[in-house]
Amino acid sequence: MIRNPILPGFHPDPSILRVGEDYYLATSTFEWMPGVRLHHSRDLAHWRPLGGVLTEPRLLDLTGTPDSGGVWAPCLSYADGVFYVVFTNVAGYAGGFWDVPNHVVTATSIEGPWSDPVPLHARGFDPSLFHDEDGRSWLLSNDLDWRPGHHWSAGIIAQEFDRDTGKLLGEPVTIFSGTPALYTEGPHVYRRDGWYYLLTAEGGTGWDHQVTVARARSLLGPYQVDPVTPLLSAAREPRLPLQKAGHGSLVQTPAGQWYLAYLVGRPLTERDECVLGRETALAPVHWTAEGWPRIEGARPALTVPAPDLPAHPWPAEPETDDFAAPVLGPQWSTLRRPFHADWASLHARPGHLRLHGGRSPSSKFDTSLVARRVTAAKCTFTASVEADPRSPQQLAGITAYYNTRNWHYAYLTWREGLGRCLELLSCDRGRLHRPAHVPAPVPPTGPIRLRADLDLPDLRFSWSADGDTWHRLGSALDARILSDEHAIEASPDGVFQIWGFTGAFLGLWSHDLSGNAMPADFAHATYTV
Ligand code: 6LW
Repeated sequence: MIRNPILPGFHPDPSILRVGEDYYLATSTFEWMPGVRLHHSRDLAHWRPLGGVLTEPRLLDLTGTPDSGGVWAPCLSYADGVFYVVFTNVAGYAGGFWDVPNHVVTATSIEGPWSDPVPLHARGFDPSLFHDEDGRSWLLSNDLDWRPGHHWSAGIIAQEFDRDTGKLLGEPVTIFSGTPALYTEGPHVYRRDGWYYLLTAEGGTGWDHQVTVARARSLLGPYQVDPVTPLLSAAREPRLPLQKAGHGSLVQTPAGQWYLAYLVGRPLTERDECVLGRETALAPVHWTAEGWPRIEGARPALTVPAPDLPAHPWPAEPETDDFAAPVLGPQWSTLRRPFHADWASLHARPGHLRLHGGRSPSSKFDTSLVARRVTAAKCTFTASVEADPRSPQQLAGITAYYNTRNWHYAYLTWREGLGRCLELLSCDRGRLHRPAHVPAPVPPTGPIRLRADLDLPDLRFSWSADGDTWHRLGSALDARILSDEHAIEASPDGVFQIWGFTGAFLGLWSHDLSGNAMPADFAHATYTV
């Protein structure tokens, strides 16, 4: 069986690809580096992280990127021995306008090295490449209309892409204007039995999300919508544990079994908030005699049959990272800047991750945060931190983080009359507040262990100087603020200003607002579910 979600925690907009016996999944990463997360499987049931594609400033610059901007909906494809990743780096989406430049990078191995990014158009997001049997390739994306009074989502466009030069040819053509479900995006094209099948995401990436199928005899259309639509959705079925089902892509096993990778959200609080963000699930697909794809019940399911492939499990990820490896493990992401000796090091002190204090928690520039996705409603994160703060401007500790406006933070700092101490701070939709607690005096030197216990809807921090005796730091905090739903902010006229497209993280955070880049050494970062 395959257990959904196959990629728990923040892994939206899956693009699935098979090359030989290997299956790859690319998912969106937004303001987090590496950009474009990759997973690998041999049997579709067991997946291991490969890390990411966009690992360096040469490939991706997220400096100043808005919350939930950055890398949207990458598409992974393969032709003539070359892997292609197309992605949008969303620089702006607030107030009705869109700045959505698309790029393509290529490599002959999935592990890279990746070419310099080649710019494509910036007309719309959710780009994908389709490589046709005649050797021609096409770039698809949605189309955007900023004009007041027009629906911003203006259908799916296609434009020829020259694989040799990396350039777009001719003009984009609208090939599909969508169904009444609206918000037509996330296009992927597949060929089968002489038909071109166009999969799109419709309904918006929330509760009304769906996968729509249309087909045509020619790539540019006209497309006919499947008479039984949608292919998949959880809309109008609020009791299903997997919600928001949509944004799918297809893969076929060598024996001809088809699967759809798609995104889901699990509402895990009484108020139906998705703290784990949007996750990736799989569904088997069969075809009708008339040549339309079908999914059992047209709904997302927690368990589905695996394909007839030999089971290929991977070693479990160790719970503790002792930071002995020369590079950061694939479970970690960094915020808006790549892991780099400018601010982070695994070599400065063996067995430690050194983070030099970055800019403030609300900054979108030069922040020092190394974090991992929350993958379960109940989990624990511990780490030891050693730092010598000399002023209230120097902080280092652990965070439960959604975006610059929603987080909880337990950290070592310095206070007048107390010296080195531990404090708590929260930010809820941009408003800072200090949860009721007594700042805890701690020994003036040496490592301090910090622990975050998530048990939705609660988050509790505690600390220990010796690793045996634990002290609570404040009382339960509201972890529901770390959800997609809470992160979304719109102006009174209903125009979205901030999206909530990511998911909750647990991480190691360090600040030096004095600009002196205080070093903080983290060790034994442990995540258990
Ligand atoms: C994704 C697009 C969408 O690119 O959400 O609302 C974006 N639409 O399909 C972020 O996941």
